[in-house]
Amino acid sequence: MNKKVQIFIEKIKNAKSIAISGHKNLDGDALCSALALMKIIELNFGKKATVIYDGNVPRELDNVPLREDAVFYKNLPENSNYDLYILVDYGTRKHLGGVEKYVNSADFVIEFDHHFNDDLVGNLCFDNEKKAATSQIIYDVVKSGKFDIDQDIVDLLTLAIITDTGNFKFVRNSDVFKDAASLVDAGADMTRLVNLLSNKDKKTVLVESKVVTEAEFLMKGRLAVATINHTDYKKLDGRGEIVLSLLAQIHGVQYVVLLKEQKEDRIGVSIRSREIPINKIAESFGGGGHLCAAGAVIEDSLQNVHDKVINAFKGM
Ligand SMILES: [Mn+2]
Repeated sequence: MNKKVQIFIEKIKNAKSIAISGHKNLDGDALCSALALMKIIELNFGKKATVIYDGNVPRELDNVPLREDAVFYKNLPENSNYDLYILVDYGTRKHLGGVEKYVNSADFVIEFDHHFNDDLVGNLCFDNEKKAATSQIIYDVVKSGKFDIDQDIVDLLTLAIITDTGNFKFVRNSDVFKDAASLVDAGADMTRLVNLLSNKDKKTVLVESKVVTEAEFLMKGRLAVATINHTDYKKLDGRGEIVLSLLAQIHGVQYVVLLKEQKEDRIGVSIRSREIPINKIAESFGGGGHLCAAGAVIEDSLQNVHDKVINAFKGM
């Protein structure tokens, strides 16, 4: 067994209270990796870890196993304190949100992540940017530690992969297929798990459709720009990923921009590209991300942000 896994086991055995969190505004990988780890600890060490989150959990994740065990940080009992804190899929310190004070007051922090981060929070780090989902890193530790797993754990590890790869579209290497194959052998039913995620509110789907219908097409149809005003933004649930992927399916569209008016003069910008890197554009607005999938939050009016972002595509 690898040395880091031995330390992981020691720390779990010696911990009096354990908490687990992903990034603020959880996605499938953050939530399912946290819940999977909670169940792994319960099953193998007989300890109940608390999964804590800040922000919104999308409705589509309502039916994932053990969802009801995740606690909004403001609903924790007063004076809650954890000597061992585990971060999964958290990104960077600034994405911790309201759980940061509990992380800071923990005696020891373990992290599992696949995001680029040059300021690691953990004392013991299981980080690997080559993994498509954080749950794969947890699965490696499960195998190395020869931990027992059950159906919930198998389902959660698989759901994290399904969501973070967008149903196996965003794949960094063949590892993710090997892990998925192994999880299917362990009992993951892909059809059931994908269906379990089809659980959005009708108002969300209607807003997503409207935003797609009203999208603008610029640069001879190579750039699609969709805009969500604040009224519609409140009906959106999650990040509007489907808007980006629908527009990206259109023949000739190379770049897709989604502008979300999160509140007055604060616009979330998501940018996608088929193959030409656009991360520099997101960075020029103080954001970042991957080469072909990046974003930023810009403090300005919707109209100004709209014009500035379109301008940034000049010459592309
Ligand atoms: Mn992830």
